[in-house]
Amino acid sequence: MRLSRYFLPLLKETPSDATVASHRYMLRAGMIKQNSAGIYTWLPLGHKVLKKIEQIVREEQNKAGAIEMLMPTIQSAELWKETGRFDAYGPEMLRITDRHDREMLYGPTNEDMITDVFRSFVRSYKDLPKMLYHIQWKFRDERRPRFGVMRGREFLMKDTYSFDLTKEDAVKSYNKMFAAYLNTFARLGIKAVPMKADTGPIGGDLSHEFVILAESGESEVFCHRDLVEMDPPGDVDFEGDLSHIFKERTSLYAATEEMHDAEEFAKIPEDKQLSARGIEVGHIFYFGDKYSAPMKATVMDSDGKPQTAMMGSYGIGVSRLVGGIIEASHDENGIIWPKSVTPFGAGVMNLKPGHDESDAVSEDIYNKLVAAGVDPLLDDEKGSIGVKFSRMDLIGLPFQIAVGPRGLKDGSVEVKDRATGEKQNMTPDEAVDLVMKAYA
Ligand code: 5CA
Repeated sequence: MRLSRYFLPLLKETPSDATVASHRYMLRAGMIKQNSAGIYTWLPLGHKVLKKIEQIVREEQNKAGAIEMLMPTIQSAELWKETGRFDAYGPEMLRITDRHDREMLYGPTNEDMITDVFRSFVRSYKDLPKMLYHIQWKFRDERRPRFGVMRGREFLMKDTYSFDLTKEDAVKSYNKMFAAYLNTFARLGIKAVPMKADTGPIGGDLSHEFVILAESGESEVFCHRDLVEMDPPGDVDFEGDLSHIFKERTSLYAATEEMHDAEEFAKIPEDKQLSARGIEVGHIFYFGDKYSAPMKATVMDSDGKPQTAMMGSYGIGVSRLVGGIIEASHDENGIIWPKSVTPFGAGVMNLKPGHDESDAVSEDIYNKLVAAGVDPLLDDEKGSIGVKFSRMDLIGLPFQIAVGPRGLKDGSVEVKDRATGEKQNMTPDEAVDLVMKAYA
């Protein structure tokens, strides 16, 4: 993409209501525009990151055996009345009446609807287990939407729902999602710690939040330090026994504020005690028959007796993650994107558009990176060098290649690694090679 043809509406001033770094940088870098409180337009740069995160989440769900589908955003109140949640959910639910005076709502979550889908089609234990998911916009009329996309009213969520014959099998599904989440967050370049969590309006008796530690986090969390540095499980057999992964993580103390037990926490050696602020990027629940019993979602077991399906649900805040990743990865100059989710693989800066050699070399690097699938951004705009560098720092692409007459005198360009700040001079071909290898 050429910057001269792109749509990157940068802001010079930091908006005063943006109190956390991710919100500030997302506005300044032209990633989002607020339309009303907690509701945003995803501008091209932000949209690219959102889609990349979504795709990684999708791939890891598929690996774990979950099957993608798509449910609507607008739901009928009827299903929610069957489970009793229409009244229980409270003012966070946006209630709508259609032209026939039918009660509708903009879905804040989908347990009721997926249970209806399940009971409409699934009859036999032989069809179990099933894990179904979608990636769909949700609406929650949050009392205090804030921190930009991190606590929005409209937000993108990946929500998976599992159906099993027994509690024992449902725990296996829970463990699959538990392992899949660890891999997902590692691929996104963040360290998310699973912590014992409260179940809130979703319900149930087993629940973990996946939390990234960041000063701007909304809640206080407590955990054993070793959990933060643990490697993800990586390639695992999702058909096999995954309980060891669950046990390994949950044998060390980790809890959100609501579930915190000061006495248990005090038993951790002092140098391993970590209390910090956290951002919840995922939340998984086991709730058995909370929805399937009132909605009569049953299957026949091997004796031909009806059994109520045992369920869990598993959410990832896809749009929240855009902010969460920035909270975990930025400096005073802007965003530092992990390679896996960066909107463009590298930035090529033509420091002097109109200068023949600068034009030729930056075009050549750009074309080679395009051909290599790196998806570069070419800054081909006229303007001050200072503006070019600070713009690149702000939007946070992992590599910046600066091409200008001064370096070209001895045949070199400058490559900066955004994360380390390290700068190196090299030939244009070496620069292309370095970037290509980084994404190989
Ligand atoms: N149905 C279940 C799991 S599928 C559910 O709704 N869980 S949840 O309420 O915990 O939400 C799942 C994830 O959505 C959260 O972990 C969080 O990352 C994200 N999320 C929740 N509320 C918001 C919000 N207001 N803005 C942005 N993301 C949110």
